[in-house]
Amino acid sequence: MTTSWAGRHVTVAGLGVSGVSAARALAGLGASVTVVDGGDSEALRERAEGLRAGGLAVRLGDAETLPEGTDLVVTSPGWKPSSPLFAAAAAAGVEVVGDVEVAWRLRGPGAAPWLAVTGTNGKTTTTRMLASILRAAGLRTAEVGNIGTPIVDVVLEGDAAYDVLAVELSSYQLHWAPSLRAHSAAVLNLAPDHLDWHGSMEAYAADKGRIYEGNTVACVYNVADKATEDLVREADVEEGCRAVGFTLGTPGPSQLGVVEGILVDRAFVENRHKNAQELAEVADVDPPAPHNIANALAAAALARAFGVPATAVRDGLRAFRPDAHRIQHVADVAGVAYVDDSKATNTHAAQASLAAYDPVVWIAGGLAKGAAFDELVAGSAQRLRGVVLIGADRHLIREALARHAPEVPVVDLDRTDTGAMSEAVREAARLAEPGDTVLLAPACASMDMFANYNQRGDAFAEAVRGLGA
Ligand code: UMA
Repeated sequence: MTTSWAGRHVTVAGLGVSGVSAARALAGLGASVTVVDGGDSEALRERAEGLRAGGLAVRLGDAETLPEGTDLVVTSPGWKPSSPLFAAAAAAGVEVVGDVEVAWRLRGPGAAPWLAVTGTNGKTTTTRMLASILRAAGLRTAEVGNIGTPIVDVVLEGDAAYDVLAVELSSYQLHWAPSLRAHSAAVLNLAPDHLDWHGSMEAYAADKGRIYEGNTVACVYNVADKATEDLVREADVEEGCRAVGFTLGTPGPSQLGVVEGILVDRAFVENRHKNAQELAEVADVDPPAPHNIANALAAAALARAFGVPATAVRDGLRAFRPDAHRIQHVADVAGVAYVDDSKATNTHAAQASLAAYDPVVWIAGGLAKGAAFDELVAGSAQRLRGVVLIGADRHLIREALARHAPEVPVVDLDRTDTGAMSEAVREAARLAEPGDTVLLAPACASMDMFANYNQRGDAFAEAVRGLGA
């Protein structure tokens, strides 16, 4: 889709990573851009000065009023649909889209296709695995989107710069990207998250499902998570586009799965009713934990949909190294293992990591984002040696513990300064016995106490090092 930007009056909502990227891009294309942000911190003021020097207008401290003359609003993903700015836009008949939609509209006719990944958990890992596989096949690619690199920046490099893009999309970004049409896409899993933003589980699922709209080759779903298959069924795709499942079990036709320690493709092979193609060994996946094998299979499915040979799947998986803060073993101190899964920002992710340790001292809490903790706590109660609670919404976890695990000792830390992590780790060490694991798997977002989950994980690791000293 081509749009002429010259002379348009665009309001960009948010002076964060995606807002700055969209604002610069559209100003560069001739639009008259005003960036608005509800914040007014020193860091934002500095960033605003940088944009103003480039001729853009910036308004801080007011996220509600629509600048005069606006004919399009480009929002950052974090802004809730219920934000007053969007009500003002609707009242004025002004369209609101996200930065991913802008990127899609900026593509030329020969632009690189997008292989897109979403899901409640595993998105970033799967997107990085996918990019690693694509590179192993000799393709020019980049991992972009929710992963941290705004997709607009990469699209602006021109149609010829890449062969294919590995795109991580959040439910927020999908909500604001109505005309996006991926070559192939995967929804890895679906569990309650971000309900405060979307309003309901149905709305969250519907936004995730948008990733399949208009797919041309494959809609990749998780056989073990029926909700993802339902989303494929509901999607309106191009003729000939196939539903391809991934499973940790033996794959049926049109599926990828695992047979005797081997990752196997029965979707992208000649005569899939008879044949199977060996892709890699389970041991080629780092770490070879079940949820991560599922990520690898989803990445492999998208790469195979793009025509990548089996050997590149194996080489790409072997070359892949996981990020920090994802079930990362930090140290052993006095016979107790300390594990950082700061990336577990929702209950679904925390459940997966708690399931891997027994007995476990669990450090949890932060911003709950509208989640309920009963299922998580009830399912993990048997394994808990003790719990240390931190963060703004810790009372929700404490109440669930009182209901489902009243015997488990709980330390409730009534402080939200960043130094609280040192105290949390000391308390956890006091509860733990040799052979136990102390696990940071907060089941919550970090922004009440930290800049992001990386900083939270770093604080945990530093506190653990402090124990040893
Ligand atoms: N702001 C307001 N009013 C609001 C909301 C935000 O003024 O109502 C302002 C804030 O003051 C801030 C700016 O908007 O200055 C921030 O915008 P943003 O929260 O959308 O963040 P960005 O910096 O633009 O980063 C976004 C994604 N953030 C979110 O979706 C919350 C990043 O994903 C993404 O990497 C980046 O774009 C590039 O695409 C982060 C994330 O946490 C990693 N994603 C969530 C997740 O993975 O769970 C979805």
